[in-house]
Amino acid sequence: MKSTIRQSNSLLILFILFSIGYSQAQNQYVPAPENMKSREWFQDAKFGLFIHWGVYSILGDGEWAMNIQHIPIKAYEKLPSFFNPTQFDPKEWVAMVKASGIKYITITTKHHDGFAMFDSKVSDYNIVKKTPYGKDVLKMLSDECHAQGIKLFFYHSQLDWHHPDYFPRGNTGGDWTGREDKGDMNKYLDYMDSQLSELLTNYGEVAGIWFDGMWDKKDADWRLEKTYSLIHKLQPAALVGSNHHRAPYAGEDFQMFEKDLPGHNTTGFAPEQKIGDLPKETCETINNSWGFNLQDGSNKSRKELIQYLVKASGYGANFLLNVGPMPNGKIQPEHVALLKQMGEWLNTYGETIYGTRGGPLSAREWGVATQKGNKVYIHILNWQDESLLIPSWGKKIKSVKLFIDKTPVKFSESEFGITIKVPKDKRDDVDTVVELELK
Ligand code: FHN
Repeated sequence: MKSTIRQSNSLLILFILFSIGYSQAQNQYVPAPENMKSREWFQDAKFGLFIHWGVYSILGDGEWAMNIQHIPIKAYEKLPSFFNPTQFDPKEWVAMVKASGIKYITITTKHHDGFAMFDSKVSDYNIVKKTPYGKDVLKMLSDECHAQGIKLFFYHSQLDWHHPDYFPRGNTGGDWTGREDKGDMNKYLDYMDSQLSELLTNYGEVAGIWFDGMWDKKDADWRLEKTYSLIHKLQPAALVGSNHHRAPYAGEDFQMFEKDLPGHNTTGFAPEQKIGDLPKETCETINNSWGFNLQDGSNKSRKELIQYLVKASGYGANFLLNVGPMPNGKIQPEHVALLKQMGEWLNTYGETIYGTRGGPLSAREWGVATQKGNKVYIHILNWQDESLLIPSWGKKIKSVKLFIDKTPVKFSESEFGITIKVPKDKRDDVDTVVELELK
């Protein structure tokens, strides 16, 4: 009798151990070879355009207007009937992107307001069904991106101020929405997975899904494993990233930082954010708004934008620069002009950015370094003294030149590193790039 009990106990233990092992195996995400290839491509690409576009653009008050102005769902639902972006020209957008040296676009498919900017069959709350425009702007854009060789990522908000089943409510989208105090989060997540399936089935190759909103309900069960495996099953090459402001979760393929270079939490959004080993991206606004904001004239300068791109590259991160198109479908002309200027700079300096990796030195007060093959590009963004000491990282230097015209740069080597001197008239106020060739 005793031995039977002992036997069944050991079987139970074995079963438990087996189950634990099995569920851990489920959690172990092994990216597909095509996904690894996408990660390499992503790290080489360096520069993306973020687009926040939705019916909120009509209000000219950013993408959070619904929450900030406490517009109840019933009132907000009137907005789509005014949304008629007749001047939207995807050819023009993508051509502008290419001329700006941008390699990919990340566009909002659904923001926190819950309105789908694509032809969804699982909800009528979408651009085709509810607006006089009646066309699927994402389909138009994805066709054009594919035609012109620009990759397209889909931003998707997990947080939803409109869906009744987004319950319990999070920190935003409170009582003012007018929703009843009930709902089934699992039903909501099924709905979200259905919309994601549509996005990953009907729009050809999707470069990745850019999630946002988990921070609204930090401790909820977001069923990440289910959603991430669905994405990887439908498009194994698509990269998954989430703006949860924490260290990456299993199943994610890149890590993003919002309005901050990796590791700097100047915004205070991300006190818990740890830097993981995945490819990185940092996003920033061209002015101070994500969605179109009529009153936001605080555009960053050409110098600030170029230096942001350079710094991000030095940190080994892509730069995802945001614009918020107007309700007529146009991108603000002053933003187009700034992007064009970045493209012009990249025409000259692209070699020191695209395809590079950050380092070998970490970022300094004076600037950053990028590297590719046997070249190291020293980007001096802020000259502090007559000469500059670059700490040694153990490699021998063959030559030191000014990148722009390949003129030799005076240098001396010591046990402390290489000291370089660039005459004042050869320095560039935006970025003086010195090219080191290694032996
Ligand atoms: O709430 C959003 C915001 O509207 C915007 O989409 C940014 C982009 O990184 N992310 C969220 C805030 O973390």
